[in-house]
Amino acid sequence: MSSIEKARAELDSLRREIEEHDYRYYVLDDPVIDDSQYDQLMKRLLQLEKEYPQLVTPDSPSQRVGGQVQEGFKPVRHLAPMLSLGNSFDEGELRDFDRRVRAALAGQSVEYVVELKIDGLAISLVYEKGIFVRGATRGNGEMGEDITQNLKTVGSIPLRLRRPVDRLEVRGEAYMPKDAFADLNARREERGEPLFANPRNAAAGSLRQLDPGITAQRRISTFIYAIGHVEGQALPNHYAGLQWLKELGFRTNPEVQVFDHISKVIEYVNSWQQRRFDLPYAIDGLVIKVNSIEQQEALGFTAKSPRWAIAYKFPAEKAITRVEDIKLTVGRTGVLTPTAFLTPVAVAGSTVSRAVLHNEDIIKKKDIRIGDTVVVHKAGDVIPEIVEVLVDKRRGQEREFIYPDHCPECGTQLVRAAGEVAHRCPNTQCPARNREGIFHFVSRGAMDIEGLGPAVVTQLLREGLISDAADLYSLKFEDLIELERFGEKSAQNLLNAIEDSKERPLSRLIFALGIRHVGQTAAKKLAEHFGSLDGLARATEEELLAVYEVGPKMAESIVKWFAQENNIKLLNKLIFAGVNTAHEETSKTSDESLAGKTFVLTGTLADFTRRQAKAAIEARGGKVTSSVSKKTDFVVVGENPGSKYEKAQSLGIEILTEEKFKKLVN
Ligand code: 0OX
Repeated sequence: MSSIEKARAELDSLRREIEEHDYRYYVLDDPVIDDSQYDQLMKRLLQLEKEYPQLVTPDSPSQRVGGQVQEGFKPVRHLAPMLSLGNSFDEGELRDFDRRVRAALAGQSVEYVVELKIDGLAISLVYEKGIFVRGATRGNGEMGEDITQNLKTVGSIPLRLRRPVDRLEVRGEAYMPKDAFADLNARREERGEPLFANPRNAAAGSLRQLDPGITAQRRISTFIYAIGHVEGQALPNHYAGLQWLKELGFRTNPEVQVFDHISKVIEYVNSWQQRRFDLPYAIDGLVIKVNSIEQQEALGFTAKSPRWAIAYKFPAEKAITRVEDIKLTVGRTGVLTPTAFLTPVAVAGSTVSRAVLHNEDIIKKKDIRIGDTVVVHKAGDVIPEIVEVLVDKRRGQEREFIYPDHCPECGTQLVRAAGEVAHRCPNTQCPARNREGIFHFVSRGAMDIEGLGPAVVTQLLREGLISDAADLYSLKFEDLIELERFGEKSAQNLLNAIEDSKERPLSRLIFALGIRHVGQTAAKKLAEHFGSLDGLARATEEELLAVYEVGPKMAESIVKWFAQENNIKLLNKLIFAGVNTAHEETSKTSDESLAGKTFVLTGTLADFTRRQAKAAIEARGGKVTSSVSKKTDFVVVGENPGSKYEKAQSLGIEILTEEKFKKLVN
């Protein structure tokens, strides 16, 4: 085999493997490898494609990473119009729909499929010979915008179908999960950027980025619910269509039910009124569709929407309450966030007692005063917000909130950068910023110290046991046992958790430092690129800019951070405490020690799973195949090997025990 043929074969198997992992992770929500193993496979793929650019295919998983910035979105005509749905708002309207359907079908019995109505952005995906070729927004229903490059970054959208189909157009909803929306807005707030009003706007904003690299960083998922056009596949009913879409590799919503009577539909619809708030994504109602395709065809369409389907919309959840107070909190980057403290009230599945007011402009624009009676809702079912002030209810005792000039915690004069909506406390030693910085340091995505939430951190600060994050590593059992709410067991558990955190990967430490603009993804890239904390600390702006993902704002912010004396002190304390500051290479892409070698694995290895062994070989340029032939260079033999072992012996192929294999890949 020539080297290009070998590369082609390896690329093929790598792509299939990555595709399978994408499917398991994004569609089935059941991954079988961890991030670093996945990264290794992806790195190998990117490396091979760099060596053989002529072998890059449009459906390669490498196409998900982002690629070139686009100039605009081309208009595209949908294969068939993307119609909208008629709405209904109560039981009566659902019964009217049922009557219309049955009248038009002259008394035939009717089955209804009921789906959740995902509150996202309608999309259309076109596949040719099983390959994803075009993705578009709904637009005006006739013409949408071509957002193919952005949709390719969405992991749950298959780039290649699990079964080939000649030509297929499917429709569905792209959405942002509630937690991703909350995280994204929290980060935007920190950076003084405008917030998205709800997950739907966040999803739409993310998919309408000219730089697909930005879309790739946003957490967007999909549910596919309709076949727009298909050739060569007869489906008896909508439900069977959904099953088929699932088999092709699309993510379909599991909460789908078939009913034979409208009363049961209504019962089911009502069962979601409160349950919907427990879902990890926002829905704004349910969709009721006639199941039989034949009946759908008989019913046809009005000018705007199908006669065989209807949306049931939930009433908007709003409540009336009173603003008891407005207070400011200072975040770790110094941004001030005003919060309204409300008389507790039930909205959208939980009791709301606070609403974030975001910034001074919003308070002024909505004219929110302390003592006001207000209408509250939850943006995207998640974030409590004041929708409007009931001005008529004012009695004259309401007080305007005066935005201070100075930090409420440390008294430093506040600054408001040109073009930013947020006020900031510029004092890097501000006790509030310090406290928030420690909250961040110990949090999940950062050093992940279990049992160390805001309450305990505040307690430790108050008792003078810590003054920065590094002091956590000098805490003693005797210190903790003295504290309220601590017993021997909890004290020891906390010390163990702190000790464990010393071994976190460098990327987490970098993220934990809370450098402005450095998120989790950037922290990973920085750890990989610079290899050590020291390397990062010494990096110049130019060197930082050479890292893909690092822009001028981030580069400047990193250099500034490492130029501050108190930060260097903190770093030295962390190093002294023994916190890991080196990047552990998970894959050495430059290691070609096994290039051109073919391996077969048989039996169970003690220290490697199959995948790990395969990844270790591939990371060094080797290849793994499933059957032994004369072309096999090594057979790695674990416990209880199969017939491959005998075959290898009979062909005189070199046998590697696990020990020998370890040496080879070490
Ligand atoms: C949704 C949703 C939207 C497609 C064919 C006729 C009605 N937002 O979740 N639309 C449809 O169906 C359209 N189903 C849905 N589940």
